[in-house]
Amino acid sequence: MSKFNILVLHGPNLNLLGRREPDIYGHLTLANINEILEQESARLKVGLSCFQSNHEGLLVDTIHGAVDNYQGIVINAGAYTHTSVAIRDALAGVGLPVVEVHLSNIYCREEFRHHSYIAPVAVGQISGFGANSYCLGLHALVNYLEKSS
Ligand code: CA2
Repeated sequence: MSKFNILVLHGPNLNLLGRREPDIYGHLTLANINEILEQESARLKVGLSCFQSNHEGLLVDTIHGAVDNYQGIVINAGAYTHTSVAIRDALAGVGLPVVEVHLSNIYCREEFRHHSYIAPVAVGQISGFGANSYCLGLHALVNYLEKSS
């Protein structure tokens, strides 16, 4: 059994990856990204589950359900990053360490993307490295868990 189980959460519209707007979000599909994360988690010897939803409440429910089964969360909340007090409160409520990731550099884009409701309840944020943001986020979270265990 792995020492740590990590939950990767993908928010709204990320199911469209690879099919639209490749200039912003790249050519990889969400399935490709999940596969890369599975491989990386095997190398790191941690357990990993990935979940995507377009529904805020479902993401909140999934965060609540994580508390007994996972030691940390990597989240790309998509547009909910900039709007959702509910997701921020859920993350703060369960108290698991969170790493926030974004494919694009949200600070180089429209002003409304510069604010994250999640950043203040996260250990840290990785933004702008495409699919690699998720891998960097996974590494950062595992490193954080190892140091704090
Ligand atoms: O850069 C990121 O990872 C974002 O979280 C992506 C969100 C955006 O609202 C955030 O500001 C930054 C959007 C995800 C939508 O993904 C699509 C993929 C293909 C086609 C259309 C949307």
